[in-house]
Amino acid sequence: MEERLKELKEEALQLVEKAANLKELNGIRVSYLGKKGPITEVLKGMGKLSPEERPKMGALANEVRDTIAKAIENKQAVLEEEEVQRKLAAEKIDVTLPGRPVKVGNAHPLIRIIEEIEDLFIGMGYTVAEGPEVETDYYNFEALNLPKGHPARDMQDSFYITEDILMRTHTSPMQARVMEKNKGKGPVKIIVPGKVYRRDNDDATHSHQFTQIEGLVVDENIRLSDLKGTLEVFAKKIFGEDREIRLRPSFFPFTEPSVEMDISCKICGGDGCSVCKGTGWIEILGAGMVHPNVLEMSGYDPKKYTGFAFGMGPERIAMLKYGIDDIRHFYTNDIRFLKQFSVHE
Ligand code: 2U9
Repeated sequence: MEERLKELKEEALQLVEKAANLKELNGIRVSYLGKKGPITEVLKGMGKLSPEERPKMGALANEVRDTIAKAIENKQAVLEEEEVQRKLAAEKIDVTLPGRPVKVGNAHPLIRIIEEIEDLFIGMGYTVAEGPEVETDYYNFEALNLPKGHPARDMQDSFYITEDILMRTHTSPMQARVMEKNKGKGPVKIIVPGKVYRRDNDDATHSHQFTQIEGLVVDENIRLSDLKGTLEVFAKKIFGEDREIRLRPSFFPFTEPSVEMDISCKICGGDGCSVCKGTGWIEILGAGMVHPNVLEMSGYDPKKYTGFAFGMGPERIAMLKYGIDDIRHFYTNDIRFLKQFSVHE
């Protein structure tokens, strides 16, 4: 029995020494020190030994087991260290390598124009109000002095969802909502940017979805001269201090009187060219004094309050400002187009 134990010890120590990896080492541990291992087997035969020999053999068996366990433990430390070194060598990174540049996105040119216009009006004390793109017939038309049967309500011109619900055709319903919420009291000074929808065939100057920014000021003693001064500040800030403005009479159902604003053509300096179609003036936006019916429907007393409103298309503003010749460029997202408005490399 003594011989067998010594043999097992030598055998195990040699295997431990040769073990190439942790898996192999664990196999040796299980087969030599496990419950079904040879040492346990040898110990089972102790019953046949004399009482004097039994403690001797027991001590020897323990010594063999401890020696093997210790050898496994030492080998394990060696193998683990080797594994760490191997990993460090394989996963070595060169921290001095230059990094890969991260591509930084840009605000879309339309968003840039909208934010520029928003900032300008915020600087004049306006707040920005945004509203739903899916609107009721009442806010989109009725509250804006476009009663049933009005030609602008034609089914051909709008995207109707039900008989009473449609994609808003302008951002004006939000102004009506804000006035109504104020219950006829106090001033209103807002601009409303957002997407609008019209049933149009897309071409260089038409898009079935486009954007608008509209403004509304309601208070006591608001006059057409307030509107003119505001629009002049806007035109000069966006297109340049050297621009002149002019107002022409126009018609909108929600304003009376109504005007359209032109700016002097920068390209020809007023002499006439293809951009201004020979007139020396370029149409920029529509505006007017809020129609008394509109004030009244939203709860404001038209005898006490007056207001002005204006509306513009950011696409048109951006096209004129940057010389873009096709509205579809804003919506097809060709990276070569978008990159021209990049503020990064
Ligand atoms: C309320 C009262 C009045 C908003 C106005 C215009 C004139 C206008 C168009 C210009 C080109 C929109 O982008 S466009 O298609 N808009 O000419 N908009 S006055 O008047 C309002 C709005 C809301 C309660």
